[in-house]
Amino acid sequence: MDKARQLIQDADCIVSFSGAGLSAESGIPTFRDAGTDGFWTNYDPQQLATQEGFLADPSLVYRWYSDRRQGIAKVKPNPAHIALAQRTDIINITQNIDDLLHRAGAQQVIHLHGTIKTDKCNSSSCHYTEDVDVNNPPELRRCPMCGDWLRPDVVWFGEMLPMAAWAAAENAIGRCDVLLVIGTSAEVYPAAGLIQMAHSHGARIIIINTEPSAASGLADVELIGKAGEILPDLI
Ligand code: BJW
Repeated sequence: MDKARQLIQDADCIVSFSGAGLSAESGIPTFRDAGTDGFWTNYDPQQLATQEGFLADPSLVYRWYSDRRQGIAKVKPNPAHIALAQRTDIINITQNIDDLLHRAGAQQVIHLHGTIKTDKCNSSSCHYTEDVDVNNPPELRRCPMCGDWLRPDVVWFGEMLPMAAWAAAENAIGRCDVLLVIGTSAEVYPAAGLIQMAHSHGARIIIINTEPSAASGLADVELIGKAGEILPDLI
């Protein structure tokens, strides 16, 4: 902890890179745990979060997201979100599709895997999007512009990340001298590649996770524990 504090104190530019573990203490299941809860026990999130899964059963996948939307609407930011938000100089790159960093008051948030607050047309040639009331999510429905399905505005396996978000993330990584890697298994690419990118240009890497992850080998400091307990103390 002392070494991590010193690195943060000496840094001019700090960037956070977070995953599902950041929101776990708010009560949102991590991606790996997501299939262990109730109805969804029988489904593999890695299959639901694909274009193939959606086309095979659009109602099932849309219902999964509706349940998650309602789950996210019910919970609150935890001390880790609040600690990050209070450090207004930190640029937050997140893989999470929830809005808990925003609700904690964070101003600088880059969503690499999209947001659950919007639906978009499933046709790549149609650019229709629609805001969604997460408290009262709509039913699966058709795009009013082209008639294809509307779907959550998130990035599924095999899909490109939003170009503007990726460019902003690369820019932030290129400037940071400390990268806080929080609550991610670091197994999903290209997002996880940002950690190697930061390491390659000399940034110091501080990992906060309840267990070792695929990025452990890149860490200057690895703090094993809950983000909501470590981050308020650290930053
Ligand atoms: C705590 C805690 C507490 C718990 N405190 N810690 C290069 C190499 C190999 C493969 C690929 C590659 N490039 C692309 C790929 C394929 C694929 C991929 O990476 N597959 C891997 C599984 C191998 N990537 C893609 O398909 C990406 N697209 C792409 O590459 O496009 C280019 C292209 C397109 C077409 C053709 C060719 C190229 C897109 C990836 C999209 C990922 N989408 C999802 C779903 C988003 C929507 C939704 O949420 O439903 O994003 S998948 C899922 O994984 C979600 C997450 O954002 C993402 C990362 O997961 P995360 O956040 O790390 O969660 P967990 O559960 O894995 O880990 C939680 C961690 O928290 C754990 O470590 C716990 O210990 C910890 N924890 N409580 C601190 N309290």
